[in-house]
Amino acid sequence: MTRRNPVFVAVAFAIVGGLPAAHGSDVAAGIEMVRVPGGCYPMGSAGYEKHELPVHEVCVDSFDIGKYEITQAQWKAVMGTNASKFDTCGDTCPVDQVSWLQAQEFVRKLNVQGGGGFRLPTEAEWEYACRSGGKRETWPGGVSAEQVFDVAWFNKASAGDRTHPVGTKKPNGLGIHDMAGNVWEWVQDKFVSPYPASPTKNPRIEAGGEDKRVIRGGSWNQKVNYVRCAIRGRYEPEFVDRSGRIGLGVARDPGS
Ligand SMILES: [Ca+2]
Repeated sequence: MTRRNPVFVAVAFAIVGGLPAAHGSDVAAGIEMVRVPGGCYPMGSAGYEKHELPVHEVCVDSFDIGKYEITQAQWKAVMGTNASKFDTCGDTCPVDQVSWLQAQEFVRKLNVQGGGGFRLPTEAEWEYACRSGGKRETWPGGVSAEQVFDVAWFNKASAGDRTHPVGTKKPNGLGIHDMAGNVWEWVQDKFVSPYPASPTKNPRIEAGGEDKRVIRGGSWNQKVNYVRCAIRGRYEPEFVDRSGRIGLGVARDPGS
């Protein structure tokens, strides 16, 4: 973390002191969000994986997205349990080992306890945010392949074969951390390949393709080409990755 988050302090104090853990309403208030101004951009990429094709123009309205991956402290406060394989990594590390269905349950409970409005980002929103607002960036912040270590925990042994506290690498151009690496992040959409031609405005893909949901950004376990902003992974919605590579971030519509 680049600065101390009062929610983490409160949760840590509550656990040490044997008091009830923070409520979901506290968690919701403590999730730092970044405003992403809407726009249009060429989603996907050419020259890498076939699933990133075709490169196609997509437009998204302004939205808010989490500055950090959802942490273990936030998950515990909302869900009452810590799902993570890397639970010894600590409260400020990303939650891992969660399915898409469990991520949806986290969002539902967070909204019930915290006032509403949170959701998973769509796949188009996620890539747009990763590319610092739809810029022609291969990795977050437009870094070169040699500079990816500055912005991401990745490359397996280089990351110590595990996750790390969120926000300990440099952010992208919008101030969002860990979009590359640390943990893959579930997004809302179903996995459809090749990308459908429509809709081009605020696409949210809930039909067609495989009965799988998309993960984005790669993890501590992936090599450099698999932590690009355009890389796509997918698993069944009930899939729990026991190697601890998949977590989530959240999004919200402005004013919600
Ligand atoms: Ca990530």
